[in-house]
Amino acid sequence: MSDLVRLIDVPSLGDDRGSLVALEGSETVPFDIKRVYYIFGTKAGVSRGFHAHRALKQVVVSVTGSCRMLLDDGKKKEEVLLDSPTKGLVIEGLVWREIYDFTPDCVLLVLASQKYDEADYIRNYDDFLKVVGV
Ligand code: T46
Repeated sequence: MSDLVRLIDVPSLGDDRGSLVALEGSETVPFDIKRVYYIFGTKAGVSRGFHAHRALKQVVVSVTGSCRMLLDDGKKKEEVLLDSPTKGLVIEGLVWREIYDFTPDCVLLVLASQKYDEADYIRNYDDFLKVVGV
């Protein structure tokens, strides 16, 4: 696994009733959580993302179903399969991401270090390459 991709195992506090996962800011999640959003009902064949963030840190968990995420720092690319509610993908730094191959039941939970700010997005790939100096 490269330095581009950091996966964390989030412990399942299961018992004979079923499973429970707790995500705590500055504990399991390596930053204070300022925002939570989730993506669901993604239509067949749709890809999302196609941007990088200047400062935002995120942890992404596929709570149900699965999808794939391509991470690209301008020099190398790596694909990650998100297919478990106990697997969190940490994305920090300038990383271009594309998300695809959503199963119809996929619910992608995202914990973010900042509130929504469109100015933090780089939505043009050529601009992204300039910012990372490639
Ligand atoms: C990311 C991937 C994994 C808001 O108003 N507030 C929010 O917190 C978010 C995340 C989005 N929006 C608005 C902005 C757009 O008008 O919702 C619309 C869809 O957002 P976007 O096209 O950025 O969605 P994705 O799925 O391409 O990207 C999202 C996140 O924006 C992004 O930070 O890393 O999920």
